[in-house]
Amino acid sequence: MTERRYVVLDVDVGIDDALMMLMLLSEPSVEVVAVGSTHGNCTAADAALNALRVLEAVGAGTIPVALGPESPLDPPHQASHVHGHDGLADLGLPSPKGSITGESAPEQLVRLGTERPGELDLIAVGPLTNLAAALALDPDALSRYRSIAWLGGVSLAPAEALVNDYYDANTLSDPEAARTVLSSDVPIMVIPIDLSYRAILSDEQLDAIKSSTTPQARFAWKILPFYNDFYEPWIGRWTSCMHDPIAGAIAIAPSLSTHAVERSIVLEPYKDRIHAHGQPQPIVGSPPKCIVVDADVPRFLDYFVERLLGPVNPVYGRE
Ligand SMILES: [Ca+2]
Repeated sequence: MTERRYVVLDVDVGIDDALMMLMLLSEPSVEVVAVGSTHGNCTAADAALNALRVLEAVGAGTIPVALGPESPLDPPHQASHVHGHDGLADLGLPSPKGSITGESAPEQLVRLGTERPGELDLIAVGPLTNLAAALALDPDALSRYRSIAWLGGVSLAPAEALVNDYYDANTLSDPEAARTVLSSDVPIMVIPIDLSYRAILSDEQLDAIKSSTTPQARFAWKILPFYNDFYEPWIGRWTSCMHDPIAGAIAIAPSLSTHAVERSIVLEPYKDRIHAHGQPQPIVGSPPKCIVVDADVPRFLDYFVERLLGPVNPVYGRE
């Protein structure tokens, strides 16, 4: 991962969002330029506070955080049982020192793309609300990004082929936004949940994080137990899936992808909910997206832990 990347994050922070941020903030080839918050795992307001908390925990509190709109759904799609009501395991973490910028997250997306066309990589690991809103403000807004990666969707229908009962939460939290973005001609690399559900930390990797004294590992170990408790019945041991981190890692290191396909992605009913499914045949009106259907998951997991145990990128001025 030596290619220099300037990254904009769109996050519903969220335990795995926080873990992805800690990983990326420790990657020497990546500079996080700005963060936009979105609803999903928690409210957009809490996600913004949590983003500030994560940044400040590693001395990166100068990175701007913009607030996105709240859920368009009434009631919102809830994930408090996965991430806690506040998004970060209900630990009662102190308020951040910094504050949000005042610009909205969709406005920030439009402005940054306009200021630095072709330079920025956008990593979106929440509902697509901000991206859809940016397209509404400016139909070319997302096309100015060098690349866009999104964690969400399921690689291929019929979803009944999946062994487990997945929730495509980033689609469920704002289906209309997902439909807007996925039916647009914006090139997007999709890291589907049937891949991210396979990114499971080993006992040894959990122990390595637990025993590390880096600021990233210490923050990670505050929030991981809540997430592990949620996933334990599903996985069968006390650990969790690194959804957002594997998406962020593939976004900055596409060589982690070992098999990608071009497929239209369409929202369709699945059991009692809706999923964004890749389609076996091209669908008129849904330009195909690049879907990563397989990746070097062991290499990703090693990389993730290595970053949590390594130094924070010195580009961020400690405050
Ligand atoms: Ca997320």
